[in-house]
Amino acid sequence: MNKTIQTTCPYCGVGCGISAKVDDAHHRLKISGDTSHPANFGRLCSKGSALGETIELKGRLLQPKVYGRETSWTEALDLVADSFISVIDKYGADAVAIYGSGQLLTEDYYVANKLMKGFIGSGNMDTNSRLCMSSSVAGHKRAFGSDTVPGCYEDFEQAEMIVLIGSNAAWCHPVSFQRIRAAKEANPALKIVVIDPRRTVSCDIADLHLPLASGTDAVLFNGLLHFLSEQNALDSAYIEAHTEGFVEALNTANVDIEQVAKACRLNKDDLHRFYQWFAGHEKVMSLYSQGINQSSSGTDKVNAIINCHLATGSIGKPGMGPFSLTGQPNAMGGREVGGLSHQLAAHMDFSSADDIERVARFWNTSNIAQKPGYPAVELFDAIYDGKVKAVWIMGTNPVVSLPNADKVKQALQGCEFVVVSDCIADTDTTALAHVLLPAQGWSEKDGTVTNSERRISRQRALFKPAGGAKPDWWIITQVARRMGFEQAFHYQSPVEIFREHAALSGFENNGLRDFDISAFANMSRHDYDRLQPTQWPVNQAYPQGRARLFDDGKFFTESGKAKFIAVTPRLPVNPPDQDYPLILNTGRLRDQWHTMTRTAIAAKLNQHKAEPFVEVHPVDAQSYGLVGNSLATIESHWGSMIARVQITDSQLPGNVFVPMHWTEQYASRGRMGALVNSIVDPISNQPESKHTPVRIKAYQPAWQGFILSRGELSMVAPDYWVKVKGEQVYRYELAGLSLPENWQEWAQKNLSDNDGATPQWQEYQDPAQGNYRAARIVNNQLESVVFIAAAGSALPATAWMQEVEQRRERLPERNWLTGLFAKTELEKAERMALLTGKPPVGVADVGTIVCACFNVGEKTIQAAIREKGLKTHQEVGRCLKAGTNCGSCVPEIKALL
Ligand SMILES: Nc1nc2c(c(=O)[nH]1)N[C@H]1C(S)=C(S)[C@@H](COP(=O)(O)OP(=O)(O)OC[C@H]3O[C@@H](n4cnc5c(=O)[nH]c(N)nc54)[C@H](O)[C@@H]3O)O[C@H]1N2
Ligand SMILES: Nc1nc2c(c(=O)[nH]1)N[C@H]1C(S)=C(S)[C@@H](COP(=O)(O)OP(=O)(O)OC[C@H]3O[C@@H](n4cnc5c(=O)[nH]c(N)nc54)[C@H](O)[C@@H]3O)O[C@H]1N2
Ligand code: SF4
Ligand SMILES: [Mo]
Repeated sequence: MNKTIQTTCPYCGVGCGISAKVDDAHHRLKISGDTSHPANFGRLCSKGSALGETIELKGRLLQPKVYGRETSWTEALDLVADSFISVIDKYGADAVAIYGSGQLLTEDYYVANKLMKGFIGSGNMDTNSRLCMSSSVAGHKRAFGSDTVPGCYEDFEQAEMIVLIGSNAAWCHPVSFQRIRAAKEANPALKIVVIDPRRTVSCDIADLHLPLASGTDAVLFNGLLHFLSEQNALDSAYIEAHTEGFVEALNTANVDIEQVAKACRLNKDDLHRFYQWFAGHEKVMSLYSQGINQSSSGTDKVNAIINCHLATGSIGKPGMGPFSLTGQPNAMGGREVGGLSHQLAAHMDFSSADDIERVARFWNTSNIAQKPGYPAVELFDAIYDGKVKAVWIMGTNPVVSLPNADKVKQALQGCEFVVVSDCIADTDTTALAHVLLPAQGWSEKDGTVTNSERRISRQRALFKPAGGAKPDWWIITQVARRMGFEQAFHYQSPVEIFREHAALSGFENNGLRDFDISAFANMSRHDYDRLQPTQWPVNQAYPQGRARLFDDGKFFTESGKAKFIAVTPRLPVNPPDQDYPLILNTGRLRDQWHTMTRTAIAAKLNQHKAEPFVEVHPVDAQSYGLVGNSLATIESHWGSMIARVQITDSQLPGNVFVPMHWTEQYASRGRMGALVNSIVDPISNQPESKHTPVRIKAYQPAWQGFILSRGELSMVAPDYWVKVKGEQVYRYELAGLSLPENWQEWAQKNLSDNDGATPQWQEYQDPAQGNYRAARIVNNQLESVVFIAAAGSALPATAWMQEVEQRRERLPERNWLTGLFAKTELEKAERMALLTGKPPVGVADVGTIVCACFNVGEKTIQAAIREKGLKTHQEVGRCLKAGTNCGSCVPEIKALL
């Protein structure tokens, strides 16, 4: 029976509504955008559209495991509860910790936090939001007295100017970005400015790009405040009536354009233009994300931006205001429940004795924590040092995503008791768990999430749970009950938790706290199931929710006035030096989500960027002897990785960029967290993930090549490998430092997946040219194929790299070869092609996939442009459909034009 269910996308903080046609019998989904959802009005990006491909059961964690052995829930839960109790008895409550995540639903998050802070009695519950939103949280608190995002998405259409600061929204918040693009198309006067050291695809719609020196944003915004004052562009009445601390902030921001241009290494005229535009428009929005937050002075940068909005009174009204873009689907919900270690619950925290007492009264507990716990980086240091002896990790992959990730790995290896709740069996973090708890994932779990604009939406179950997987809230409450807290955790369903969360938000609130959803406190299950996306606050004053806060000029500080913060800019803590002369910047790609546990299952999403890479400016490539498309080793003081070099002038000289996504599950040496310095902001404790000094050098393999295989292979690992799941095949990109004795033996060992069938082998060897090719054919069907480009053994070592590199360039394109796996019977010409490496006549080589939605390759687009004389991306769209769904490949299509 097919049914259609409305739910929410589990990826980014845009929080798009999804309409899912569910085919239960075949465990299949047809995904489309929910046209009634105000976050997306029916649009989805490539990741959201591909959700139907991520629900397969292969690779899922389906049964609890203790010490590697599958077991019952009863045994696993007993063990977790008993172990936590015994550690607490022996070492105290602060020797245990929970490390949660913005992947959790609000209900899951609420009970995890309540357990740790309310009943175990330790502040040691922190979350991956520490790596993500905590500088924004801290900046909001300082300025507004509350962690509030004042505006909403509707402001995009009303703005006169939108500034993207440290945000690559084109890839990271694609549906919002497309909305901004549409706003600009409707109103060409809308000015768009991008502030980012990299020229990202977000610059595609920008009138101005300011490629400032890494980490210098506070100088730029101090300079803006100074400029606004010099130009009499301040709103003095607003400053007087609604703010405090202006004079000190202005005096501290005493830098002129000349000085700013020098410090930020920007063109003075460009800078002047930006300042003039900001001063000349009333409706300005500043959208910022990790280029601001992930910094040792992230909180100050947030406040330097907010200062400029307070100074011009451009906040709380339509079309204007500072707007922190939330990362994860429920990072906002996590902040509501108090998931960060310095928070308590419902926007109350440990800084107020009244709050602590109030929450204790509400929870009816005598054991509430009295002080903040360890924030993420410190938490893993404490585990490393043996101060925290038992940790429960839920919905996050810290062995990849935390800075100094090799130390994090060691910390978990040395930890007495590690519990991991995840929906995927094999991750870099589950590999280190003593107890593995299978959580229901998206499409099974049920609850609420809150997006960037404070909008609460329902995530609904689409299927019955897979195997023995349970909802996170259930797992947590079961452990809580076993620890002796039956009464406080006696929930039967998520709605009961949601009601309690809503009641706490209104408890003794009286307008004192921004987060108030008390209108939901008595919600029936029926109403919860039908809950329409609603922006908080939702209370007596605003029963339908509220789009904008601070429209009345009232803030949540003691005086009711917003606070200017005097900001003295600080540079990143570790500057580049002689040994590590380059700045490593890290971030996201369009089609992958974080540590790839789900997106890499969707073949479609692996085509855009298949391998870990490093973007290098041409000048640096030359200085360090790097060849485009070759491999390089990147090293910091903390760790190293290998990535493929992409030479591009979108980087600033002296800066390199690597994507954050690859893990040990998909690449031998692609885990970038190992390199990142674990420096944190002293106020927000957010790590400086965008700035680590590194060096780079060519990686010189004796051979490179690839395997395509119908089945997943257990590889006799060469030195470098990357695994890419494709539509019909697994693709392995390979390189080795030394040549095997015998390629034939090597191929027999590596290409065999022991399926019992008798394979037919086809081989071609030309040692002088360094070529080896083999295909394994079973029943006339292609099972696997390998192409190797090796150094001729006669070559001196120094000539290897260049030689191997040139030969690698001649390896065939993977795409047409992949097509051969679809054939039920190989024809003669196709068998030939396997030996020659040239596509059979009539088979098109489409090149790298540009449009993931419609699977359109670079070469197809180039050919159409050439042959049909296409001039615009719209014409390409009409001809090939490319770029017409989510639109996130439009910048790449434009580049091809
Ligand atoms: N496709 C995809 N989308 C995602 C995610 C994903 O994994 N994949 N993750 C989601 C999450 S959790 C988050 S937090 C968001 C993050 O969304 P974004 O913050 O937009 O993404 P990032 O790529 O981490 O970083 C943004 C930009 O900051 C720039 N930057 C680096 N240093 C500086 C600096 O000193 N100043 C300025 N101004 N800019 C700098 C980088 O060059 C980069 O282009 O994305 C969300 N959306
Ligand atoms: N160098 C560098 N480091 C970074 C960043 C960066 O830009 N640069 N960005 C940082 C940011 S902003 C973020 S948000 C983090 C993200 O980093 P992580 O949180 O480590 O990344 P994810 O891959 O999202 O991890 C989520 C895990 O939860 C599992 N999961 C998914 N759904 C559920 C569920 O419902 N229940 C449970 N129990 N598990 C589930 C997934 O399989 C996966 O293993 O990385 C941070 N680290
Ligand atoms: S923009 Fe894409 S990833 Fe983000 S919520 Fe929407 S569909 Fe999901
Ligand atoms: Mo994030």
